[in-house]
Formats: sequence, structure tokens, C-alpha cells
Amino acid sequence: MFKVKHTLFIALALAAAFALGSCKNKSKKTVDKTTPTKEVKCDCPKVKVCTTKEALARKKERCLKWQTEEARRQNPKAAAPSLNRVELYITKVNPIGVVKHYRSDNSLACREVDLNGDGLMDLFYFYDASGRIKKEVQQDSDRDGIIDIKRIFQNGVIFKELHNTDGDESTWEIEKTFNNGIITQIALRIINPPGSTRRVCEGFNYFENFDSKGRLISISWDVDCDGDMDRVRNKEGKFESDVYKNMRMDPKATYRKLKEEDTSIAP
Ligand SMILES: [Ca+2]
Ligand SMILES: [Ca+2]
Ligand SMILES: [Ca+2]
Repeated sequence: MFKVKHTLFIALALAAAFALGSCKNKSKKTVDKTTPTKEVKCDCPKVKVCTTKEALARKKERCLKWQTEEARRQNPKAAAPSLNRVELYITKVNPIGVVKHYRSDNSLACREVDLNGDGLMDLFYFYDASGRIKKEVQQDSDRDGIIDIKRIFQNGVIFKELHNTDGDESTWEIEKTFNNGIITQIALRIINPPGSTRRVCEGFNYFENFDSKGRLISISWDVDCDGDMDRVRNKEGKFESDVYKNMRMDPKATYRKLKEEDTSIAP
């Protein structure tokens, strides 16, 4: 009897030691002092997936870079701010990680949020010098460390929303402009029709314009990348100077009527 119990005990001890060993191997990574060590275990939620080194490098010091550029917009000789990083955590069931960066005067510079607990930040909030007013929000929707959507705020109200569709953060392929939170224009880079002298323009070449209530009033398209609008759709199907204050029209532009909005299914 003693022998059976003894063998069972050894078997259990070995199993436990093996499980512990594989656990350690899996969670072999540097843990910041402020991150509770309890959460770094084998029972991580299934959503936990590895991030690439490239993605991690891209998101690194995003806050410091943004705040340094912001300071230099006011004063080109401004020094990079000194930021204090604080990690906040997490519940086991819903692992949303939050990192905050504070300036030396304790004002909040940035807040970063990991939405799926994979260790890669998905949302970045950037604040003004007071630390109270949000100036910009950046979002990485597909975990590659490249920002896909950027929202710029004026006095805390959205002013621009930029979309990145080609993986290059230095260019934005869709730009939405707002006035007091109401959309006034959507500008896009779209491929010009076959037969055009240039199929792809360097800047925006397709514009949807909205009235003060956010209703679509015109669409204009520059099909040859010369900056003049060539194809226009509006309510009357003709040139309306007051609608195109900031646009140049090609003298040969064609005007068509906007299709009537189908309101039969409107709420
Ligand atoms: Ca991305
Ligand atoms: Ca881009
Ligand atoms: Ca043109």
C-alpha cells in the first residue's frame, strides 16, 4: 500500500514539475515592475497571440515622438519631453492593458490601450500640455504596428479623420473633414478610369462635399491629376460656384445630377 501511494506521489510531483517547466518556457519574457506578475501564466486567454518584432518596434516610443514633434511645432528648439511610463492592468477574463505616460509636471501626455491583451497597443491617445484635452487618437486595427486611422481634434471636437490603406503612415488615402463635429468633406485617392492620362494621382482626386447639416450636396472627380475637377455631380446637374469655393473646375468639366436619395427606408 505504501509503495502504491509513494509511486503515485512521485508521478504527481513529476507531472507538476513538467507543467511548471513548460509554463515558464512559454512565459519567458521581461515583465515590467508595475505589471502584476500574477497575470503572466499559462492560462492566458486564447486571444493571446505573438506579435512580430517589427510591429513592436513600430509602436515603441510613439508617445515620445508625437509629443516631441508637437513641442517643436510651437518652438523648433524645444527639447524632447521627459516622460514617465506607468502600466495599468488587467483582469484575467478581459485583458485590457493600459499604459499612461506622464510629463514631469504630472500632466497626462498619452494613453495607450491594448484591446485584445496581445501586448501590442491598439489605441493611442495624445493630450495637450494641460493633460486634459485630447488632441489626437491613432488606431492600429490589424496588429502590424502601423496606424490605420488617425483622428485629429480641435478644442476636444473631431476635426479630421484620416485613413491609411497602403501601410505607409506618411500618406493618408482617405481624409474626412468636420466642422463642429459635422462632416463637411470626404476626400479620397481613387484610381482614375481607363484611358485617363494618369491612373493614380499623388494627392486626393475624388471629393464628396456636404452641407452644414451633413447632407451630401456634390461629388467631384479629377480624372487626370491636374488639380481641376473634370466630372461633377450635384443637385442641379450644373456649375454651382458657391459649392466649390476651394476647388478648381476644368472649363470642360461635365456636370450631372446627383441621384435622388432613397428615403423610403429612412428611420
Ligand atoms: Ca495597422
Ligand atoms: Ca498611406
Ligand atoms: Ca483634372
